[in-house]
Amino acid sequence: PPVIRLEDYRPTDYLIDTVDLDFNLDPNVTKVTALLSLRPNPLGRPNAPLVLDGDELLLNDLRLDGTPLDANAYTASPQGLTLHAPPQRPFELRIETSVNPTANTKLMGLFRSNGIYCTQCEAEGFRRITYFLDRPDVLSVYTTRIEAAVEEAPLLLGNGNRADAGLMPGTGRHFVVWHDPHPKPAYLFAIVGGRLDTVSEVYTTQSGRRVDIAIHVEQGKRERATYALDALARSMRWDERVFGREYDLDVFNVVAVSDFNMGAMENKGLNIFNDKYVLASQDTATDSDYANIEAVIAHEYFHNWTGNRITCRDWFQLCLKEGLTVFRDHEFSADERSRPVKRIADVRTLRAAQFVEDAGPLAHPVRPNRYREINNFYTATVYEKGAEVVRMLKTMLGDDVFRKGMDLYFERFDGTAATIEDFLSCFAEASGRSLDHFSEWYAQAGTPILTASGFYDEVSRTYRLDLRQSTPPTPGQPEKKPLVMPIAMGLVGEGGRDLPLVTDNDVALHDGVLIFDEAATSVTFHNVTEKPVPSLLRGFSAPVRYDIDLSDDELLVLFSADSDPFNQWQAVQTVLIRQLIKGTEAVKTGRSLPPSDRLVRALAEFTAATAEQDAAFAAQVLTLPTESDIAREIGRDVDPDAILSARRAMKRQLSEALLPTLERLHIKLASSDAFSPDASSAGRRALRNAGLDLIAAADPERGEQLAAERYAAADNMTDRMAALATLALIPGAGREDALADFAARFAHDPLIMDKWLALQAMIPEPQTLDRVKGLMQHPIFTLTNPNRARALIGSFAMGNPTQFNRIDGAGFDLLADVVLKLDPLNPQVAARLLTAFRTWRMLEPGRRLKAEAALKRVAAAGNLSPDVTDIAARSLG
Ligand code: B3K
Ligand code: ZN
Repeated sequence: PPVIRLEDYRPTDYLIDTVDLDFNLDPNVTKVTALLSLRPNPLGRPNAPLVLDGDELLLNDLRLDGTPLDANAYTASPQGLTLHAPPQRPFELRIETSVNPTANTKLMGLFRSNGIYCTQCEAEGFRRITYFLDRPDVLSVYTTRIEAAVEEAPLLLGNGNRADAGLMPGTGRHFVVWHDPHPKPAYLFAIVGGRLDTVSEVYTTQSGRRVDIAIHVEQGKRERATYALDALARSMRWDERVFGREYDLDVFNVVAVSDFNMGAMENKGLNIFNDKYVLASQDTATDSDYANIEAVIAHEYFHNWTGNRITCRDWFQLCLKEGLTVFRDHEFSADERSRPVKRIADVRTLRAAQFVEDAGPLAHPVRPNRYREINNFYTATVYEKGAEVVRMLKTMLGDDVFRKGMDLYFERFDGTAATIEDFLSCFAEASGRSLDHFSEWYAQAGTPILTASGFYDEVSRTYRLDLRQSTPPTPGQPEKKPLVMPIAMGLVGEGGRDLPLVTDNDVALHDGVLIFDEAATSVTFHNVTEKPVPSLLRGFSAPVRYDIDLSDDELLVLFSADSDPFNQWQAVQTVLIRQLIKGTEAVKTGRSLPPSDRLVRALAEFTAATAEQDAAFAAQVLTLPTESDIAREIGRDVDPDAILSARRAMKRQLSEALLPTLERLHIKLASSDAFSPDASSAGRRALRNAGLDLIAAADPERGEQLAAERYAAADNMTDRMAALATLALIPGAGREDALADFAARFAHDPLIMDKWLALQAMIPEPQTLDRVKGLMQHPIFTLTNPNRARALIGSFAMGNPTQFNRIDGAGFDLLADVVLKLDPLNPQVAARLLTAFRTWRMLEPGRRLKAEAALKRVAAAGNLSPDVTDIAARSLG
């Protein structure tokens, strides 16, 4: 596939003002008639040919202003339609195509999921429905008529408001017409047709508009949709309160389907969801499922303003809608739940998904400047790092100026397809500051490393902080510039007291935020009456790796006393990681390193004294860094087996030391209250289950007994899954019995069976490879359903470091085989699975060679999709 470059952007030669679509839904031959009103774009080239995109289309009929076109006036293929000399005035094009929704295994364009017709058009799926200028800067007003058999599809949904509906007597068919008054790009187009169960309510906006909000799910699953409906109403209220943004149509529909390539899609007025992010009940969803549902419902709803009302000029600007919308959904969840715990969870995700990406062959800037396949750029960098960049803006400018900038953005760019420059210009104007240097965050890939050292001078009562930053090279970017980093900080004195921050006048420090924008600097603080412990990057104020010369003792002071809960957690994590890295080294020479006495004491004190007060936070503290966290910190010549041994040993030794406290906590947290999915109840479950996991590490027999009891007695999926996860780590009949019981209980529900598949795929034992191969033959498994593929294969490749990275290369081979098999069916999911190889260069040489061979085998295969070709080539690059 050719390379598309940001610098080559130019406006289209033609515009499409209105689109009238007519769908005649049929499982195998759906006829689509599109009436497009076009005109030359004043910003385009005069007399240019009209080049419409297509993908696997069949053209039945083509007319210009009502008249069939001469055969030599156009060229048509499944991949495009070109009018050689279109009129240089407004004209109408009528295009009739047919598509086969049942045969559509790519799940892009119009497809069927469990008999339900639905669409996915982002990024370039609309061209699989009709020929079109399929790019985000072409905004049109859509009217959509959908016709279908009443029996098959009693519910017919489209974008916008319902304009008409009726029966077609004698045919068994009916139709509905939808009109969307808001001009939009084709990627936001959607229709749905099928038999669905609905939950709905009337939502009244702050200005009094009554909106019918509804969630539609597969038949029989209505009870599992109420939580999502509640989350939707809360999201709508929050966006009014926090951003002043109101909804703008009479209806808002959410449809959940079971075959979906991604989490969900923000189509205007008609969000379509992977049912994993809608369906929840006490017996079927874990607390993290509830939290994810709330977050994804909010995310897609928030796109209505950040993405839909203001869209992207081109796909290079993807982070304009995605980073900003992730930031908004993070803030929403922080307000609805616990802000520090949400921040910790988000930073864990950022490090696990984005830092890894940034450190490997697939690294790219938040705003990439070239791509071959845009679907491969819906990444953690665009989404999560994109959100961090928006967060830094807010931290730097303060809440009020940030809100002013957002208001300006909404006011000025509403109804347009905008760029990152447009976005930043609003904050520059609102603050009166230049953001030119700051904008490098969008252009420069890689995770900066911030190094800090501090010097206290008792005599002058000054504290000097030396800061340095550098960013390692990434593909295509050997040289890196210093970036603008907001460093939220404090100097922590006796008892956790924040000492006043008095600096020289020219130091940019506001509300405890230091702006660091050079390669190196020194900041001197005056009137520092005692030797402080610096607490830097409070709340993780910049997405960087940092290395500070604090002793374990100093870090444990921050753990027990910092006023910033994020840094409390961070401090103890840093100590744990340090000891785990040393432990890994020790394992390689056949030794074992116990955790330091001080660490054990600090954790014991914390667990005994404070854990219960904020259970969700305590659960985060008591969850050790993962094997992947340790591997990332080690960074090269990684031996996953040594990491696993070191982590196991550390977990066992810590747990042994904490055992009496853990047992007491375990009893205290036992709850007899009725189940509620709220954050504080979830926090208590999380802590109790983290405790169970540790008890099992210290005393497997007791752990197995407790977990088996918990599994059998569980009245909710969180406890059931946590118990099963603990059992899964203890080989023997106990675990196999529990796994069999789970399969028998939930055999009828693939979404729940995904948990069972994923859990087994992540067991860190050599037998897991055969287990995974066996599960691929299980009746519940099918490669064509993205959730199944991700649960089994994705969890194995991304969530089982020792077994995916097996020294004999069999883990790599399994993934390569699956990717090659899946690619012809669903290239997007195949390419996504293949990104598991992004860490291959970090491995020790033996494993590295095996990984390279497997990747090369994929790259050398014939007939690969653009998606897989691109990932394979960049991974090897
Ligand atoms: N915008 C969609 C993602 C589309 C992915 C296309 N490959 C969901 C979201 O980010 O909200
Ligand atoms: Zn999004």
